[in-house]
Amino acid sequence: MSTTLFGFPPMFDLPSPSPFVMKADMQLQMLGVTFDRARAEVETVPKRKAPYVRDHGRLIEDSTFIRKHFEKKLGADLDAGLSQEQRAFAWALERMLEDRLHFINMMERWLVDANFYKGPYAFFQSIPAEAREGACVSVRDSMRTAMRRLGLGRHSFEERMELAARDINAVSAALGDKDYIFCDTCMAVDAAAFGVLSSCGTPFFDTPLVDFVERRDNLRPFLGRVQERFFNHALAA
Ligand SMILES: N[C@@H](CCC(=O)N[C@@H](CS)C(=O)NCC(=O)O)C(=O)O
Repeated sequence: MSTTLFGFPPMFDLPSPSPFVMKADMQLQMLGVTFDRARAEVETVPKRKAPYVRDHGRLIEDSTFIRKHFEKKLGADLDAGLSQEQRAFAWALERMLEDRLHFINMMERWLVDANFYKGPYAFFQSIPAEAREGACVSVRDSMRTAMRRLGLGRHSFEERMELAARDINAVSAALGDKDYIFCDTCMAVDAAAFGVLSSCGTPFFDTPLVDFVERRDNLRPFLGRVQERFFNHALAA
């Protein structure tokens, strides 16, 4: 039996449309895990989200638990060498990116008509034409409601962009003139940063987030460095 990472293949000029799939892919590579990649079928797993891994028959869902599973199994630590303070900073940065900036980006992709129809609309192609528009309306309405409950949907567009710019600038400040966030070695938090920042920065979508990434001199080179090292296989495919 083997190890398989289930995710979503390249889309939107990215190695994956999901920042969590890209992060998990990078972290498995950093841990030296030999694995295959396959398309996720989210209806087949309890949490109904990708990424998930099947490791010799065992199912592990959620990128954080995937990392934890392999770190424990291999006796490895993707934060090795960091002080307790740096570990705390890494965790906080990851949470900011995935639990806030990611959702601002999701609103840009899913709730802005022009972005939705050239992007996520592709996920609905397997639905019969007569039911497709209804399905899109229903999913987008649910997302609007979820974002309102979360609070982000209560902010104006300008306010959301102000928050996003602060998050992106924070990563840029943390990175400084280093190759990666803590040093010249790629660590766990760099995978989270790549996942969310490359998703925000893809010019495939029309959103100010692209410009926020572009405006910082160090972010595009960081994204290029990671893409080259970890996703050549996806680019070549
Ligand atoms: N906390 C999860 C988040 C995973 C997640 O939100 N995945 C999204 C793609 S970005 C997904 O599978 N969505 C499919 C769906 O909701 O149907 C992780 O870190 O793995």
